[in-house]
Amino acid sequence: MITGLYSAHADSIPILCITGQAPRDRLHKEDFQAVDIESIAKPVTKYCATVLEPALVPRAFQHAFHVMRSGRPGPVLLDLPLDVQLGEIEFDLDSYEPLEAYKPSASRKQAEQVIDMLNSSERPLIVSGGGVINANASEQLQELAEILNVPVIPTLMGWGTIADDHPLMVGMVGLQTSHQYGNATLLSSDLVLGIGNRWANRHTGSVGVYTEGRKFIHIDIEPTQIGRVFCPDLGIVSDAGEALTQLLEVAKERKAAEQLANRDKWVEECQERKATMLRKTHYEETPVKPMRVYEEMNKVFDRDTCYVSTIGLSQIAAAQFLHVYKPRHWINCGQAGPLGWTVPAALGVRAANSDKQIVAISGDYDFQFMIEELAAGAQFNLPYVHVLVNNSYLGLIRQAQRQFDIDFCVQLAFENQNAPELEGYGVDHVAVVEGLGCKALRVRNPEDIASSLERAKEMAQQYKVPVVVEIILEKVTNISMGVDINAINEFEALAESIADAPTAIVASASK
Ligand SMILES: Cc1ncc(C[n+]2csc(CCOP(=O)(O)OP(=O)(O)O)c2C)c(N)n1
Ligand SMILES: [Mg+2]
Repeated sequence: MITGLYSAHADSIPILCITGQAPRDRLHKEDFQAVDIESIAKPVTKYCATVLEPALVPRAFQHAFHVMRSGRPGPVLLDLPLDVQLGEIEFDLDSYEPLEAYKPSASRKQAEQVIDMLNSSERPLIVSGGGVINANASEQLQELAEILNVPVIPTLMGWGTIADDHPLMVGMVGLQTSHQYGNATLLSSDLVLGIGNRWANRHTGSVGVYTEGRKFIHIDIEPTQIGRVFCPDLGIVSDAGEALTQLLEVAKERKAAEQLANRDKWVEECQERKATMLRKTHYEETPVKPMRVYEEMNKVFDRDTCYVSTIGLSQIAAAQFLHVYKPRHWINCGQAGPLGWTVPAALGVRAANSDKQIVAISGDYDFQFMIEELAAGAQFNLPYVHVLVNNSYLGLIRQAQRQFDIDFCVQLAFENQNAPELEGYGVDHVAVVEGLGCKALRVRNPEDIASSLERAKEMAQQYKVPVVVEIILEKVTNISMGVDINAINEFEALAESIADAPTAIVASASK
């Protein structure tokens, strides 16, 4: 739970956790399983308390909901001793009113300043963060970009605030979960408007490279985020939605008065990069190269697909190659990246969205971390498709340790005497998944991936349980990443022709 709280805290997700506690008069007596959870959870929550008076319980909850929703959202933990839970109090539900959440708003004057700065720049960009999703303001973000004709770079947490095939979506930026064209475009820009984002270091790399030669405007709901990573030229404390409302008003007036700068040439340059600076995906080898998996996923899964992912080479490659078209269709614990998150998160997403195609993507180690949760998916009939890319390695750590001459305990490979057909890939995931009451398919050849994914979709419908598609990967494939956004290692070939690259995005970018 603490790992989950950290993840929610880091990614600005409101969650209320309730823990049971020993009775008050036994707290100091090393009672059975009594732990000072308030102290343990404090650094990973917005508010955390052991409630020591029954009469405080409704107020503790009132405060908890207020804190969770106010400003930058985040998790809260309330710890309730057993006798506090069982206490009887006077409380009039009819006269109860929740506390209003605090949401700062940009002023008209601030919005005018932003539009003026954007207008007087030559190569402006908008960096759209998870705060835009939290504010349910993706449509406004897109409308603003369209009125101003300014290209958008979504962050990893903001992925989906503008569709991948929108002509103004010009790629993601960063050290790992990024596109070559996104990084090149950021490096060519002269002004960046960040909104609902926090300049995470997996996005910026070193601040010097990221900021040199360009100006910054930073709009965020949390005052202490502005100036934390670097000092922007203009900082505004505002909810993303409130700020966008103000910005749209000013932008529409300026457009009507024909006062907006023409951005066609800059937008064309960004689109040219998006259509040409592509990594190769069409590999035909067996065992499968990971890039091919995402190419096939893009063919099979449509625009309404909601992806769930955690961390590892699989998550990094997924962000480089998959396509997301809508807000809340990329569910990722971007900051904490706790292995094992994917299965329970996918089940939660399924429980919250019964009508959606939900597709999780895990590496083998992430998958093994909380594999037992699949039984809950079978128990509660929560069907989704789980793509398991098995390289029999803690791949990201193997890649990060290349600088050492040892392959240091990051292999998951062994000869499984119960499954010799696995040829040294270790755990028989198909057998374990079936043992947990779910369904599983194993794929070895690239040309079988698409049909297996189609089959998995049908099986999820038919059996109403999670369906795992295990794809046996080449064990060692390095995925593009680097220490700075101008120094990304491209280990594999780039696309030789546009036909080699993910199709959907090319079609739209070249429009
Ligand atoms: C709980 C936890 N422990 C350790 C890590 C560090 N870590 C990040 S990725 C990774 C390896 C993941 O291996 P796998 O899931 O097989 O994915 P791959 O990189 O091979 O695609 C590790 C150990 C983490 N993120 N979370
Ligand atoms: Mg792995």
